[in-house]
Amino acid sequence: MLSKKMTDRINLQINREMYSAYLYLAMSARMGEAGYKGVANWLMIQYHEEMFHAMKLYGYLEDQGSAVALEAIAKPEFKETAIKELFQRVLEHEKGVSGSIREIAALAREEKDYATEAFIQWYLTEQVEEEKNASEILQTIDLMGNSAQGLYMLNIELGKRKLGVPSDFTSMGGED
Ligand code: OFO
Repeated sequence: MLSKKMTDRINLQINREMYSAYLYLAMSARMGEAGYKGVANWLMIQYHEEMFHAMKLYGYLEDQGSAVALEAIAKPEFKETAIKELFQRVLEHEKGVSGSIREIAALAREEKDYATEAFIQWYLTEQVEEEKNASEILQTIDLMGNSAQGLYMLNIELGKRKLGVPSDFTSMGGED
């Protein structure tokens, strides 16, 4: 059983992960409209990843017998539509999420909540990957000198990204 403070904190993280999903879904729509189908694909996969992150937390609360409490998800706000600025925004967003995950790790340690401390390790590792993915795309853009031809190739490359997480959440959490 989790403390009330930890339960609230994990519920907050569910909201933040769902906000991330919502943000990337909105970005995907915008990029698709602009004709960058590959970038839109990458962002749509990212949307699914964020939903998986949220639902993994949801499942953890259920497994711990703690109440899931869903709050309103904020309207996704972004104004970046140029590819480089968009991925800079993605990287900044992910750095913020990494900080949020570290807060949970710190709380778990403070509360001697070893189960949550172990559980949250997956997210700490995942955030390294999330930041790395955005950084590598930015590095590629810089290497190409932000050229139109380079962005065209990058768009094709990002269009190849495939979903690597489950998108069916019916069996997550609440298991016997
Ligand atoms: Fe859930 O990792 Fe991105 O936000």
